[in-house]
Amino acid sequence: MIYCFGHGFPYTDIDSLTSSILLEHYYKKSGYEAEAVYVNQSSLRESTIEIFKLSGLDMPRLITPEELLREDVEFAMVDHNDVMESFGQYQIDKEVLICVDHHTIQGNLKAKEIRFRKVGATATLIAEMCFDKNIALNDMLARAAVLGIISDTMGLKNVKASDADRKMVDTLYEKYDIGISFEELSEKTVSQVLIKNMTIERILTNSLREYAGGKVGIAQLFALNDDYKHKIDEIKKAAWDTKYDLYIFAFHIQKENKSVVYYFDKKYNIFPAYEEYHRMISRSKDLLPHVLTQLKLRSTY
Ligand SMILES: [Mn+2]
Repeated sequence: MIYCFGHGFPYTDIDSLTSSILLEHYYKKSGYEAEAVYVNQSSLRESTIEIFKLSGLDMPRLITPEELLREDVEFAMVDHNDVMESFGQYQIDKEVLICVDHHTIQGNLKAKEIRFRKVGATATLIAEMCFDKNIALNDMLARAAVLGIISDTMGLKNVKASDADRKMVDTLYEKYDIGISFEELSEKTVSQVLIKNMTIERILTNSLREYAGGKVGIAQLFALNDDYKHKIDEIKKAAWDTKYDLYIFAFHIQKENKSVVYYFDKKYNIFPAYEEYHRMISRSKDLLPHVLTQLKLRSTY
């Protein structure tokens, strides 16, 4: 049995859920037993469940920590490459069968096979894997793949969207009866992640990842316009109350091609309150290395 995991600590997302289901399909059609699963019950936001329902598919199955210890299972990771975002939270250290991801690969991954490409969504990569092996999807899986792509690229509108994602959306609409137009599916999905429609709590945990043993939290949001400015005071106030010693929020503002980074440094006293970059930076390639280097150099975390 192959368990297919998306990320689940602290949260899962639509690309993770749909990608794990697509990988389950890929393995089953290749003659293996496989199951899309998740490990953290509190990783599912209401808004994520609402959007996922548009696929018409069943959720991946919530598994118990005991099931993680079964000796007859192999693990596959999608949409993340740090095991601490999934089964690693249960002190399990195991080489995974495959990791399929579009996030920059971090050093600590042990995998028999890594499929990494900088595209907008992991769903694109797994749908490609299926087509490369002549594995057909079905209408619902195709819609789920479109949903994954829409969700990670804000309807193919943010900078992460690549030609591979656009091409995959076209292919999926050509080959399958998606049952709902791309525009309508985008509108339903993207409206949930527009700053004006989000609560402060939801904004502060958007795309949140934890580092340094959970002491550092970095959230980020791709803003299509400068809507965020209306909420920035509220955001800044609430951001001091997260559980992290160091909480960081990055806004990537597409319209102005810049990133602004707010630091809420309750412990180390080494970060400025605010930094502005005159380009859009990457959390994994720019921000995280900078932050971890500063912490190593200047404190004893
Ligand atoms: Mn993703």
